[in-house]
Amino acid sequence: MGEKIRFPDGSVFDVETGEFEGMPPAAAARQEAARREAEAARAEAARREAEAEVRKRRVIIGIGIAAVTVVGFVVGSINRQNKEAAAAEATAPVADNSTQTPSYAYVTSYGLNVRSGPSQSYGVKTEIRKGTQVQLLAGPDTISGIWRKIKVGSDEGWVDSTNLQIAVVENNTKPAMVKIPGGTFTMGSPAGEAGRDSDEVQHQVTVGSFYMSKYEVTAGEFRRFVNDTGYKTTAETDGGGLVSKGGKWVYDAEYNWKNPGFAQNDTQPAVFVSWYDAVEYCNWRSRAEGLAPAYRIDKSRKDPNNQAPTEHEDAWRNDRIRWTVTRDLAANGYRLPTEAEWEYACRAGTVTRYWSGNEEESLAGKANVADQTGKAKYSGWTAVNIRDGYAETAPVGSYAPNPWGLYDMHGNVYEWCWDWYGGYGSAAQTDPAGPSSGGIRVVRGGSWGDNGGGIRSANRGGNYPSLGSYDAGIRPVRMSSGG
Ligand SMILES: [Ca+2]
Ligand SMILES: [Ca+2]
Ligand SMILES: [Ca+2]
Repeated sequence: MGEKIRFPDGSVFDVETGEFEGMPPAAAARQEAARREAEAARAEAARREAEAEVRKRRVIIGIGIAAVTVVGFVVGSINRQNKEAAAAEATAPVADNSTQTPSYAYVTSYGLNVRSGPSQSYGVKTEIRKGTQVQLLAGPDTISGIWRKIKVGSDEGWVDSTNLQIAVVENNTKPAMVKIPGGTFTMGSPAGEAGRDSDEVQHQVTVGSFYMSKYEVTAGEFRRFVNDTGYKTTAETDGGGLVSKGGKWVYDAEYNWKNPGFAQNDTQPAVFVSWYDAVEYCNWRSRAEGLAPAYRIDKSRKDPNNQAPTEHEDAWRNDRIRWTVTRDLAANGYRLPTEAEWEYACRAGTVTRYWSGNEEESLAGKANVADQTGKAKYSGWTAVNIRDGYAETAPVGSYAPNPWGLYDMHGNVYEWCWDWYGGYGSAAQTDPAGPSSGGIRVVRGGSWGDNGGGIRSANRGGNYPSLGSYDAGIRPVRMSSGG
């Protein structure tokens, strides 16, 4: 009743009427400014990408007759605080860790010969397929020049690397997970909280233990998924990313995760990912790490529980994709957090507006939000009176983590949750997963373009599942500790 959802882009959806209220001028101005910036940014990004490509192609290790090719590595979190530093970064030598022994790699070819190695007591039992992540422990051994000790999941063994091709993607390609102990907390916000919306009714929620990604999924991690599968995001198949043109919100084929309209490198969070892209990413990563995929994705059947329009006069309010996605609750693979899990993890035991306190200024050094850096670039912004150094996305983990070790829970990119958006009531619940149907999926945490109420721990946002925007991202969770 009278419930309104404030979207990360600033628009407001009235749950009762099912209608959107007008786009606030600040959001429209932000989009227009971002579009103007895009031209310059694109040229610069292309130039830097070309440079980076040269560095990435370096062959670093030969094992037997197989080549180990560096296809990319993290060059360290580049804490870029201003435009001057950005310019310097573009020309400065990039840290080269290709001479270090890589600790993780992905198998990129089939036909791996797995046998007992020099030590007959070893033997990799796990089936090694393309895309499997292996940890490189030792070797090649000095006698054969071929045998290499690897670890797959919890299994260690020596492998004949004659037919093995390994792509070393970075020194630690397995994105860190944090164990979140189960517990009971008060979900929602107290009546007096500044910027509160009426859909944040406080109630007791109990969630079980789970593991959550320490960081938002980076553009570099998302690229591995795309490179490995050939996956095309819905922004690439379904008309483009959402941008504002002439005061109207339209899909523009120019924009997607590869071209968000502003410069960003592989350490910054992937954006322009739709909810569908997010569940596909989760399933890919599960398979890559030998875990059971958490989602059954049926693209041939339109989801009858999806109530989003298909032919709204504003294209961005449509969802023509409507894949039927169901959860396999027994699977140990990666999935999106439920809205309750997300808020529980964000709060980390706190009861304040933000995990950092009640004042926006408490986010200084702890979050990338619509700050004075952004305001200097995008006139018309309402900005928090802090300076986080980034007008758009910041490299993940640039600021202090919350008490449970999670980075960027407030701001940077907002994060897709599993739940359909709906009122969650006032009764106590255990492991709620939202309504069984709906038109939009919940997003949480706000983004680099949000301030005040939009980035609070309790704030509930939502988007049509097919809609990827310049500040939509992913933070997977899973139930087990995995490999
Ligand atoms: Ca910022
Ligand atoms: Ca975030
Ligand atoms: Ca809200």
